[in-house]
Amino acid sequence: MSTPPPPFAPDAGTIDAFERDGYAVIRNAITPALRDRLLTAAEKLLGSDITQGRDRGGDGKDGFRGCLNLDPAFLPLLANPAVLPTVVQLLSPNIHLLSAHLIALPSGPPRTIRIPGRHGWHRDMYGVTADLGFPHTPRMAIKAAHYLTPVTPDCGLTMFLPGSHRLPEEPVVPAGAIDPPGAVTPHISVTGTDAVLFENRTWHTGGINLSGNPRIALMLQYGYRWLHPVDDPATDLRKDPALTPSEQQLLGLPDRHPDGSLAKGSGAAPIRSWWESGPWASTSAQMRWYGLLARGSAPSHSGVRRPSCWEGETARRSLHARLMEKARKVIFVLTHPSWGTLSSPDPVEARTLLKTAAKRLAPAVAMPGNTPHSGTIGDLEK
Ligand SMILES: O=C(O)CCC(=O)C(=O)O
Repeated sequence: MSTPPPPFAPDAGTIDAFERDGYAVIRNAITPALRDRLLTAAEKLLGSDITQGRDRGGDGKDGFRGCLNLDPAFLPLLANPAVLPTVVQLLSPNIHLLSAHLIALPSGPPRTIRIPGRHGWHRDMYGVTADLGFPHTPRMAIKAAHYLTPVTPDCGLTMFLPGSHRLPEEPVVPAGAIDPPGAVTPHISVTGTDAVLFENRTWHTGGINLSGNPRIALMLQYGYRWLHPVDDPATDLRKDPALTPSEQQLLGLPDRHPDGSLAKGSGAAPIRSWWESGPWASTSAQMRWYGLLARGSAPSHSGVRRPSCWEGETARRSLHARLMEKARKVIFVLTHPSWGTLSSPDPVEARTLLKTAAKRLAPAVAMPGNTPHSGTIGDLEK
């Protein structure tokens, strides 16, 4: 598949599977091209001597926390429209990024972990269950796991215990074994373009990698804004004017007015307004979504033009097709950096749709830290 996925509404089957099993697969969450770029960036980091955020674990694991801070190549995952709607539906819009974790699991038989007596099965946010107890530990965070190296049966994908997010106590791993009965490895595409979502309570562990090469995974963990991120603050990254409001929120927008005074909840306003008017809502709302994606096409990091918060021209064409399908007669052509020009066989319909879209755009355009496109609303209303 070379065309990146357009933003799509949470799939009911995925939500049901997640509620039932504590994990679910999102098919085609990234494109092969993006996966290649992520792998290149990941290998560069792992081959470096950078210590900031370095996370070396048992059995020769290597990795980084906060890898978004270390290479902008990882940014397209931050507000990935193929993943974020599902995460928001399962948590709420009041979220931010807790961690962007790169994990290189070396190949070879386990030595110090994933052995009987040290099986490695765990819940995330371990301190929570210790502090609150099993019955009082809620769902607080969701990880989106991407596998960047070849997906083969022996590459050591993450394993899960289905339904274990609801267990009243730790699952039993029989003596001499390393997995609890019922443990599974999800079936994901060999293209590595699927993402696996799982929550903090779901018991999981790294598989055993016997592929002969390191298995490189990237796990983005989203959690409620009242939880502290694991990563270092994305202080420099947050200054990037090309970030969309949703990306800004995920990187930690404070609840502040521009004058520094408290504005309760304002740090969650971008995703809240995005959620309330996403493509799963109405046609006019979809136009707003389209606009928000387009905003990411401003010049970006290191002077390199980042093609939208998603995948650039191809994505825009694909979104355009979706929009046309929804809006029927309306043709909305996006031309960076303006919001777009409109033509339609039915000018009245087009005008009405765009006026609605313009009204909905206004609050998002006014977001702190977001550079308004001057004349945007006027352009739309012409
Ligand atoms: O490397 C893996 O597959 C497992 C990672 C893991 O256990 C975690 O992110 O908590």
